[in-house]
Amino acid sequence: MKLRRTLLSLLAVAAALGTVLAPASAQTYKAEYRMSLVLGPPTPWGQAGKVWSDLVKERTQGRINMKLYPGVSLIQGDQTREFSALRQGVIDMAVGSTINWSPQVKELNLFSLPFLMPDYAAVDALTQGDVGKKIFQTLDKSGVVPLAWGENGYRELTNSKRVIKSPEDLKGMKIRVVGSPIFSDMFSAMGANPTQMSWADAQPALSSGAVDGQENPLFLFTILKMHTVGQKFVTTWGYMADPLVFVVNKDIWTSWTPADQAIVRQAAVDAGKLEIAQARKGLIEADKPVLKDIAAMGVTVTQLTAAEREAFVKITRPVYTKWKATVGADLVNAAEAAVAARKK
Ligand code: X2X
Repeated sequence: MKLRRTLLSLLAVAAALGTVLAPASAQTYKAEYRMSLVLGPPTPWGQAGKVWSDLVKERTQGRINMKLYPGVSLIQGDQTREFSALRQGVIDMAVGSTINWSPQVKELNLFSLPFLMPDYAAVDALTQGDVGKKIFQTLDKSGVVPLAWGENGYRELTNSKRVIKSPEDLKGMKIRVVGSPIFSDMFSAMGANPTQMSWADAQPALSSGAVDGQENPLFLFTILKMHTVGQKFVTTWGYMADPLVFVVNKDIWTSWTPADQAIVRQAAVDAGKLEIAQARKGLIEADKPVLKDIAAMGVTVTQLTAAEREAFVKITRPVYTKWKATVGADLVNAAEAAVAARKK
């Protein structure tokens, strides 16, 4: 009896000690974390979030569970509010496009400068080099923890009206653009009639014909079967590509042990690498299978010649110059030098 009582009190002491000695952070982990995304699986963007979440769950033995909220549903689809919501903790983590965060972080407009990045080597020269590091420092100062790069991709032009080969062809055309002011500037400069709206609003606007066209990476054309909403013409012009960034809210980040932080960071890097390859699949091969698939849907695909492209470069040059000052001339100069020095 006495022995049993002693054992029981020893157990009670051990239990109390266990509570005291357990790492404080373990108690502050949430059962589930909320990850924001605009595009969900099966897009490369959505896959980026899924692979990140799966790797983290597996490598932390379930200590960190990140649930995907595509369609920026945590902020009712209002994608240009995502960065503020991340900072405020409404969102715990995100895989987000530089376009959607650029209203809050002006340096991110770098990637939207028209025709700054002529090819994927140029994109890599920026994100994987010193310019990418500088952007990460800026994001860190802006209140989030940046971990890795991913890619939405080259945004090509689609429309329901006609073949577009020159700025004249674009004249007066109603084009849906993202709610980031540089896009309105670019499309106005090209003679189009840009309308800012979220991606959530863009899809019904395309279906109803409220807008004539839009610009997005071509995997989205195939996944959403955009020809079924009247998008019969595609022009590949490679005017800009938006990278994705994997980030975590600062308070959430500091609530994790250093070992778990390392796991989350490495998982983001791994997921980013995989995703970039997926986003480029079908577009980097010589015969560009994605373009063939789209043409097979009865869509007219126009690949601009160098001379045709040059007309768009020229007409958007004043926008480039104006926004170079907003982004910061030093950063843009560094980016231009990195692009010029890239290995092709
Ligand atoms: O809104 C868009 O066009 C999209 C899905 O590409 C972004 O979120 C930038």
